[in-house]
Amino acid sequence: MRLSSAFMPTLKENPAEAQVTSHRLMLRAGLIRQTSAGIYIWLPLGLRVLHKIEQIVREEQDRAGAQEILMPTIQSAELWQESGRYEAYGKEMLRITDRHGREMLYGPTNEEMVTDLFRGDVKSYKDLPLNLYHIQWKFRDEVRPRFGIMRGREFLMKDNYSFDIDADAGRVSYNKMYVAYLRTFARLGLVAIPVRADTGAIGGDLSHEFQILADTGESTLYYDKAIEDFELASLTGDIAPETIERLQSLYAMEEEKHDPDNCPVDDADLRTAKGIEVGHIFFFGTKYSESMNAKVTGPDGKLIPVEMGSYGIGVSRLVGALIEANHDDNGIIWPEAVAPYKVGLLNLRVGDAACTATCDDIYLSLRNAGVEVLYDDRDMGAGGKFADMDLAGLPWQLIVGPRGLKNGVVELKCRATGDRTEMSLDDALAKLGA
Ligand code: P5A
Repeated sequence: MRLSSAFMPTLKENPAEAQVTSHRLMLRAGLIRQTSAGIYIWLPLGLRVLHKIEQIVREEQDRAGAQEILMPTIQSAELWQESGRYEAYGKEMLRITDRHGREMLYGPTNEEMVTDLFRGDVKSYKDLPLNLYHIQWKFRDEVRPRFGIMRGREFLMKDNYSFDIDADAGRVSYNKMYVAYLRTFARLGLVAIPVRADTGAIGGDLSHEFQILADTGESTLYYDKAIEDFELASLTGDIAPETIERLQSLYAMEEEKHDPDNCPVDDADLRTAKGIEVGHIFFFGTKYSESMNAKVTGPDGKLIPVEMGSYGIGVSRLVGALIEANHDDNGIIWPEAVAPYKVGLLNLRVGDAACTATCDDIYLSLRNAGVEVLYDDRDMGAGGKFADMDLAGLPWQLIVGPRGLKNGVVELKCRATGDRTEMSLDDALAKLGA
C-alpha cells in the first residue's frame, strides 16, 4: 500500500477521551474511530490486525477439531425465554422489535441459538463429540463502555460450544479448548494466565478466565510463577491429560479471592501482576440442554440431555490488549504475527528521481515476494515519516535516502529494539524475505 493514497488518518495530539495507552494509540495511528459510545469503525490498518488475530484464532480452533459456522447477530427472544435468560440478562441486552411486533435482540452470546441448532439436527450419541464455533459481532449494552475497543458495546468474539454425551467427555472437550487457548495466545506472543473464575450470566461450575499480563489491566492477579515456565515448556505436540490437570492445579487467583494467609504458594514463588481478560471458558453441563430439551439417544436408546461447554475469546479486545503489552513512547510495536504490514518502506527524498526509482523497485520486489509492505511515498520531511512509522509499529522499517544510495546502502530498522543497520539493498531484501 502506498501511504500517499492510503486512508490512514493519524493524529498528532493525544485525544482527550482516551484514558489508556491502547485506546490513545489506536486513535492516533488511525486504527479505529468511534461512532457512538462503545461502537467503533475499523479503519484499514486496524482491520488488517483484527483479521490476522481472527485467522490465528481460527487456525487453532480448527486444529483442536472445532468446526466453523456463522450464526446471525440478531436473535429471536423466544429462545431466550425458553432458557430463562431473557429476563435475567437485564439491561445489558439490546432488545429490538421487528415490524410484526416480534421481540428480537442483538446477541450478546449464542448458547441458546446453538442449542436450538443442535436439537434440530443431532439425534444420537454417535454424532458426539461436536464442537461448533463462529467469529461474530456481539452487542452488550455495558453500563460503562471504556478503554476504546477493550470494553466496547459492539465487539467481535470467537465463541464456541461443545456437546458431549457425559460429563467426563465434556471435561475432555473443555481441556482441549483450554490448551487451544494457551496455544492461541502463545502464537500472539502473549503470556496468558488461566485463572479459576466465576460463571456469572453464562452458568455452570467450572470456568477459567485467560488473563494476559499488562500494567493497565483491570484485574490484579496472584499466581504461581511455575505457570509461566510450564506454558513455555509444554505447549508443543500432544499434551497429556495429566499435564493439563497439573497446570490447572497451579495457583492463580484474582485479588478479591486471594487470601494471603491461606495461600498455598511460597512468597518466593508467588507473582502478582495486572491482567486483561482476553478469554473465558465454561463447562456448564446440562444447564441449556435441560431447559431447551436438547437430548440425544444414548447406546441404550434412552434420551440423554447433552453436556455442554462454551468458550469465548475477545477478538477485538485482543487488538487493544496486544498494544497494551507491546508499545513504547513512540507508538505501537506489533508482534510480527499480527502486524498490519511486515515492512514500512521510507522514501526519504521523493523529489530525488533516483531515490524514488529505487524505492519503487523495492516496493515491487517486496510485493512480488509476498512481503506485506506499507510504502511511505509522501512528499514530506523525514522527521514526520519516522514519527508516523514508529507510531504505526510495523516490525521493520526499510529506510532509503539519496546519501546512502550513493554509497550503495540502505538502512534496516527493527522497531522492537530500535537497532538501525546499514547494509546493501540485496542484504536488506534477503533479510525481509524477498
Ligand atoms: C463464552 C463464549 C461468554 O460470553 N459465551 C460464549 C461465553 N463469555 S464472556 O466471558 O462473557 O465473554 C468472552 C470474552 O469476550 C470478551 N468480551 C468483551 N470484549 C470487548 N468488549 C466487551 N464489552 C466484552 N465483553 C466480553 C472478553 O475477552 C471475554 O473474555
